Amino acid sequence: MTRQYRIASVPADGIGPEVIEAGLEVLDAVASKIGDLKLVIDRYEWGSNWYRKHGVFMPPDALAWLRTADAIYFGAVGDPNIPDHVSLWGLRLQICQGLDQYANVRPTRFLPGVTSPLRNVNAGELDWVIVRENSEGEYAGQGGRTHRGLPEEVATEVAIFTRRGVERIMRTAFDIARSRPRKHLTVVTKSNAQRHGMVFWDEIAALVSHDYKDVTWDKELVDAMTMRMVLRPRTIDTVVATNLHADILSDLAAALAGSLGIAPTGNIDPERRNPSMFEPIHGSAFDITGKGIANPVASFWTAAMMLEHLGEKPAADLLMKAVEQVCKAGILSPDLGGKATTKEVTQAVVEAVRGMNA
Ligand code: GGG
Repeated sequence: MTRQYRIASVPADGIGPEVIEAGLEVLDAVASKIGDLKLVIDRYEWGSNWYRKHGVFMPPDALAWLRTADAIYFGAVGDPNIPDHVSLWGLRLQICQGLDQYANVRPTRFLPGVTSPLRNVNAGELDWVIVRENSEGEYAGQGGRTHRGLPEEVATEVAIFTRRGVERIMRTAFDIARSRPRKHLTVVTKSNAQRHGMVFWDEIAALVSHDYKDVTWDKELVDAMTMRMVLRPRTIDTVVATNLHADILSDLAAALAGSLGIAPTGNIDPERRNPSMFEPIHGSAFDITGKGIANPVASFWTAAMMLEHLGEKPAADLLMKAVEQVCKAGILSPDLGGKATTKEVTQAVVEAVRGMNA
C-alpha cells in the first residue's frame, strides 16, 4: 500500500526558494525510486515578499495550515531591507515556538570529497549531533527598551530557563546520545559566569543522567567547547546547549565540516503533537541569490532528515547515499571549492538516486 505524506513547503527568502525547489526535485526522484511512497506538497509563499504586501510574514491562520501537514520543509528567512530581528521573529520563530518544536537537532559529518579546515581528521571520524534548545533561553523574547534615545536608555534581553524546558531538552539529548554507537553526551553551559540559569542546567543534567546509566556524559563551558571542537574533535559525539550557544557552536561545526552550505537541521517536536520543521542551517544568503550557485546539499540532507522523521529510513538512506556519491565524484558548488551550479548538483543527485538499488 502506498504511504502518503503531506509536506508544507515554505521556501521564504533569498536562496531559500532555489534550494527548496532543488530539494523537492530530489524528493520526487526518491519517491519514484521507492515506488510506494507519495509526497503531497502544499506550497506556501510566506516570507519577506509576503510581508511587503500584507504587513505580516504569514497569515494569522498559518499555524493551523501547517498543522495539517506531516512535516514542514523550510528554506531561509532574511531580507537586506528588513531588520533581521523582524524577519526572524515574524516567520521562523513564530513557527518553531508556535508549534513547540523544542528540539533543534543539528548533525555534522564529513561528506566524502569535501575538504575540512581541520587537520588530520578523515571522513567518517567526525560525526556529531548538536541539540539546540529551541523554545526559550536567550530566544524567549523577554526584555525591552526604555528612555529611547536618551543618555539613560536601558535595554534588557532576559534569558528564561524553565525546569520543564531544560528537563525536556536534556531528556531529548540523552535519548539521542543513547541511540548512537558511542552513547556520549557533552552538556555545554557557561555556568562559571552565569550562576543562575546555567547552574540550573548543570543541576538538571545531573538529575536526568540518573535515568540514562548507559550514557556517559561530561560538561564543558561554551568557550572551551569551541577549542575542543577544533583541537580534540574525536572526543565529541552528542552535544546539548542553550538556544544561543548551540546556534553558534553549530555554525562552527558546519564550517569545520566544510561549509554552512551542507549543514541540515530539524526543529523537532519529540512528542509529535505538531509537525516538525526541517531546514538548511544557512540563511537567505542575499549575496548569491539568483546566481544559481547556492549549495543545495544542506537542503538534500534536510530532506533526508525529514524522511527519517516520517519513518521512511530506507528512503532517507538512499538519498544520503546519492548525495555522498555526488560529493565524492567532485560535483561540488563554489562554497566547497567546486564549479558546479545548483542545477548541476541537483541533476547529479537525481541521476544518482535513479541509478541506485532501492
Ligand atoms: N534556514 C535557517 C534560517 O533561515 N536562519 C535565519 C536566521 O537568521 N536564524 C537565526 C537563528 O535561528 O538564530
